[in-house]
Amino acid sequence: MSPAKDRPVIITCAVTGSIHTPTMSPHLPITPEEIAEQAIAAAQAGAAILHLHARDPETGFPSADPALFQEIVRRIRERSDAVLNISTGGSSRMSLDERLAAPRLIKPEMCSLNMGSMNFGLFPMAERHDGWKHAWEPEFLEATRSVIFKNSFEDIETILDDLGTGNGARFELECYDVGHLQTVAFYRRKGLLKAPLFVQFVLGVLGGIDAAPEQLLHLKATADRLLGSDYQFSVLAAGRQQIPLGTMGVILGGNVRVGLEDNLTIARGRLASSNAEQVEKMRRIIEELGHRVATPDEARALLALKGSSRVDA
Ligand code: KMH
Ligand code: ZN
Repeated sequence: MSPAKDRPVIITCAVTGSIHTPTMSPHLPITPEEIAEQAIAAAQAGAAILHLHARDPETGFPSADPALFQEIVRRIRERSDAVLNISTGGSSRMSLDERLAAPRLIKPEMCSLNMGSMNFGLFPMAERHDGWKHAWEPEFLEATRSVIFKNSFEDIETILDDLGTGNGARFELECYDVGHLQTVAFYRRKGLLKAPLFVQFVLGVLGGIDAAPEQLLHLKATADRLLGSDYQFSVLAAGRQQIPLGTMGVILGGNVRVGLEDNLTIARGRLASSNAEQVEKMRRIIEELGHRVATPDEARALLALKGSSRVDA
């Protein structure tokens, strides 16, 4: 087997997010204990990086409460050395200060960094369900008709400065459209982003690029042109293209993100029973393609992370 074939592929697992709501799946983890348990199982199944959000334990509403994040992080760190990646996106209803409260405190090895403001339409999902568990769910989804997911240049610079320069975090650069790659390249030229960059190609969000193979090729060609050899990429396809486009990403030389934040199913019309089930499926595909999954320490080396001993909390 050639060295290029036997390459470690980084699986990121995004465990709960702030997109799906409790009525949509009984398997969506809500409490810190549920989020940590599913995160640990995902890491045991092969995820090197865990992308984390928190939810109100009673209602499942997306939460920015640092105490909830601290409990999640404490529980995971007791039993796993996976790389912890704390969201700075939170949800589009939170202010930037709310979004940054937990990562400022925890000082994780990685944070997400959303590379532009955009529409982020969740409202079509409101039509697919009724008999909601919580009154906030349909209202939250409908509100995305008018709410902007705000990530201005100033917001991006605040995150780069506070969490990158200040706390030594490196970033999962969430690019929802080709234009976001120009912003990555701009901050790379300015020296605020340093190689190796970890670019997450996000396809299939309503308001961003659609989840089609041609679009993934376009994203990669654009990143190759703008970023040269300074970057590694990962593929996050929302919804049922998660595994097919993730597979294409691996074939193209990239990494992959799975998890219930981005997709609730394991096959067409069948809910995933856990995050780990999606990780296991992706791992099987990676190994069938002749690669192997990266360990957390391999991911740390590939992405030049600061190491778990320099995380607070
Ligand atoms: N929800 C994903 C589409 C973040 O947390 O900062 C992107 C995301 C954003 O994970
Ligand atoms: Zn997220």
